[in-house]
Amino acid sequence: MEALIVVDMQRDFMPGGALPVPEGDSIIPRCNEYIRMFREKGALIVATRDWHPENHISFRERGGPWPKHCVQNTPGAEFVVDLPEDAVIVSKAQEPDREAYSGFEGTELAAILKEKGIKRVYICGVATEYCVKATALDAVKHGFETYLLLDAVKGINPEDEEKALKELEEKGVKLLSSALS
Ligand code: VGL
Ligand code: ZN
Repeated sequence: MEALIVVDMQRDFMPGGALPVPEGDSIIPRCNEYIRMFREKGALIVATRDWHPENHISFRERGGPWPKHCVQNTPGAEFVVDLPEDAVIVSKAQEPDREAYSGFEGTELAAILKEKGIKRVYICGVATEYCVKATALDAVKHGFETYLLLDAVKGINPEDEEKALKELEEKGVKLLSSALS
């Protein structure tokens, strides 16, 4: 069994949002294609979302690195991709005093995947060097065969993105230029 994990494709990470990934919107059509393609193959579709409380520790008001973004139940936290009704939504970084970049951190994601007999995961979304990277590394740690869909990820900073891809490859993530069939 396979799963597609779509990482943080939310309004605040798109141009015009609170914490935009440059050209983040350019991968929306690709992500939607993958969602459709994997769904048709019978794969589990998982969408992670950054789901912060108003006073999250990562926000500048609290000395963190980021402008306020993806606050729970605000328009900025909404998904910008088309998800099937049976998609599994995984909310992360909900605790005020803890940052969590990985979709596995402080969530039920590993348990859900194992319970469904998933062995292989494909990952797309934003941002490559933050939440995508952390999610992919954790996927490997949890024993999943992990593929990154290079034509459906986007980073904030090109140099950091390049470094992240190298590290992912070294740690066992398989980089796929594309999986579109
Ligand atoms: C992310 C920065 C802050 C991400 C989330 O989804 O990559 N980046 N919060
Ligand atoms: Zn965040």
